[in-house]
Amino acid sequence: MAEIVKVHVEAGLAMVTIDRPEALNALNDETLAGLEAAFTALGNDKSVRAVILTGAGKAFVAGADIKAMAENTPREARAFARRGHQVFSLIEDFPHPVIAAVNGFALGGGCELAMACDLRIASEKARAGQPEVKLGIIPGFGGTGRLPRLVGRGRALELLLSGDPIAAAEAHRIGLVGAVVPQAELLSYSRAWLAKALANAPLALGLVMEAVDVGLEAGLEAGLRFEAAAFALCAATGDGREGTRAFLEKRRPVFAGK
Ligand code: DAK
Repeated sequence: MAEIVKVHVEAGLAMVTIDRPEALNALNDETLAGLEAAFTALGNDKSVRAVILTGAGKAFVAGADIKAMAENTPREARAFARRGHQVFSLIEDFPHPVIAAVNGFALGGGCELAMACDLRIASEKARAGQPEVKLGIIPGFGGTGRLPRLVGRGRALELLLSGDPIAAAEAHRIGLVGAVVPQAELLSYSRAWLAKALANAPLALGLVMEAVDVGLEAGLEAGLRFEAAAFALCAATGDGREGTRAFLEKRRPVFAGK
C-alpha cells in the first residue's frame, strides 16, 4: 500500500505531504503513525534544517477521521486524543522550523495540526475552524490549549463555540495564519520564507525557538532566566562572534553553526 505520509528532502528542506486525498487527508491511526515516523526520521537527519508540512489535493487535513472514531468507546476516544497529543507534540518540539503550508481545509484535527507547527502560511483557498461541537464532541488534539494561546481567549471561543469555519483572510486577520498567498505560490512562498530565516545563525534559531517555548510553558520569570542563559550561550559561539564582528566590519556574516 502506498505511504500516506510522503517525505522529500532537498538541500536541507524537508517536504512532508499527507497524501490521502480521497478522505481529505483525515487523520486516522495510520496517518498519525506516518507523521510520527516522518518527524522522527527527519529529527535524526542532520542535513535537515526546516520542514514544510502540507496536504495533497484540496485539503490540508479535514479533521480527525470521523469514520474511524465514530464507534469509539470513551476509553478508546481518550487513547486516540492522547495519541494525537503525542504526535503533535513531536512536531511542536521539532528542533528546526516547521511551516504548515495550509493548502485547503484545515478543520478540527487539521487546524490543530497546523497550530502544532511553528508558522502557518495559507493559500487563498484555505478554510480553518474547529467544528467539533457540531459533531457533539470537543477538540481532542490540542485545540482548546493551542488556539487561545495563538489568537487569544475571546477569538478562540468564537471559533470553538460556533464551530464555523473561517476563510483564509479572516484567519490572517485574527493571527491564526501569518500570511495568505495565491494557491500556486504557496510552496514557493514557504520555501523562500524559510530560505531567508535559514540564512541566519543556526544555533541562534534553535535557541530562540526553545526560549519562546520555555517562556510560554514555564511562565515569564522562568522564561527570562532561560533567555539570559541562552543569550550567554550565544556569546560563547563562533556564530555569535562572527555576526557581531561582520556588522562592525560592514560585511555579510558567514555562519558555521558552531
Ligand atoms: N473524516 C473522515 N472522512 C472525511 C472527513 C473526516 N474528517 N472529511 C471528509 N471526509 C471524506 C468524506 O466523507 C468524503 O468521503 P466519501 O463520501 O467520498 O467516501 C470525502 O472525504 C470527500 O469529502 P466531501 O465529499 O464531504 O467533500 P466536500 O468538498 O463536499 O466537503 C468538507 C468538504 C471539508 C466541507 C466536508 O468534507 C466536511 O465537512 N468534512 C468534515 C469536516 C469536519 O467536521 N472535520 C472535523 C472533524 S472533528 C477526538 C479526537 C480528535 C478530535 C476530536 C475528538 N477524540 C478522541 C474524542 C478531532 C475531531 C475532528 O477533527
